Amino acid sequence: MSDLAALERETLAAIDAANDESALEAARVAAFGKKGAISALLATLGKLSPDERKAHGAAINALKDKVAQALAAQRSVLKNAALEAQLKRETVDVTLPVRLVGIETGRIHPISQVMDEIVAIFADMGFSVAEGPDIETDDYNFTKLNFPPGHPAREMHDTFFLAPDADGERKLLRTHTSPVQVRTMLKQKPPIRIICPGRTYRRDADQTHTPMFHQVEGLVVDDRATLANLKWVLEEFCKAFFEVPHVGMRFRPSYFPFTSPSLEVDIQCRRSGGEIRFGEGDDWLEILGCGMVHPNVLSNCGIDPEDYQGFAWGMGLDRVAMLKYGLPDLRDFFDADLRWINHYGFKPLDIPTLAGGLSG
Ligand code: 2NM
Repeated sequence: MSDLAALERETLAAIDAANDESALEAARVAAFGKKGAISALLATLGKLSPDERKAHGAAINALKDKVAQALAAQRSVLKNAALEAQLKRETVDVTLPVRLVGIETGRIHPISQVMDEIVAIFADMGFSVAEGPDIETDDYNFTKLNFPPGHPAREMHDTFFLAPDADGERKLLRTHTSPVQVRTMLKQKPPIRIICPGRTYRRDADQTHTPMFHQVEGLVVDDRATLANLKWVLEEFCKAFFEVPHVGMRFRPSYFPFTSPSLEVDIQCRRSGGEIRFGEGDDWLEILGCGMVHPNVLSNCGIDPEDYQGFAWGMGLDRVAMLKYGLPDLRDFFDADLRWINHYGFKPLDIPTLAGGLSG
């Protein structure tokens, strides 16, 4: 019996002393493993006579239970200690200054902001956004748009041509986003109501021109689109974009190969003390070109001009972004200067909507 008492003392002491998982496991194996001391005792029970079993069985089973309980208790002590340690390790010092994440520190470029504003305005009028490649064919950029080969208007576009490819075809960087309208007319039946925002390229660089710039063009084709509809669309656009209840507009006759009649549009403005106000005043600001789509363009794009008519317009974004947001120099747009974007950029979560306000 004293053997049992000694075994109990030793086993419980080992369990009590176990201060990590592996020490506790070693104590369990020493007691209950295949060659464990208590396993050995339990194995002897079957070989005892009924009387001996009565005498020793209860004591051995009591020892087994006591040791099992001690193991469970120590396991839970270790688990709690581990949790405590983890919680201590992972405490957050709430007195530290807030670390700003990307969505707070990043800024949206004014060009992207203006593009998003314009898309929001025309989406509200039922227009879809169409996009196309920057590298275009001569056919889509010029010929289908009623600029026949040799036409003088081609020269005015200062085109960047790529080296001729294997079949001798000379691709180019699109000089306007109009080839996107061509692509749309070729694959979609009227009614068509699209706007085409994107990058455009011309060999031109001075104080007011960069070789890459941005345009938004629009196109409506259906069986009744009129010049009056065009004027309404543009007036609604200008009021929404410049965030004023009224804009004075002037439509002057002009010339583009792909429209007839063609017009240039000015809006009224007032400049005073380095500030500019839109919609009123004595000055005029040219902001876009437009017109009724030339019948040749419609038929070049698989639309019968006897059945359908359309209007289209185009505007440069870069100058409009400068005017609306008081940006002093066009060339800063493309310098990738973090100080500039931090000052003139927009917060990523200030998404322009008509309901929420375009420019915050
Ligand atoms: C402008 C001015 C006037 C225009 C025309 C077309 C198309 F594809 F329908 F023929 N797209 N864009 C257009 C018309 C563009 O930009 C100053």
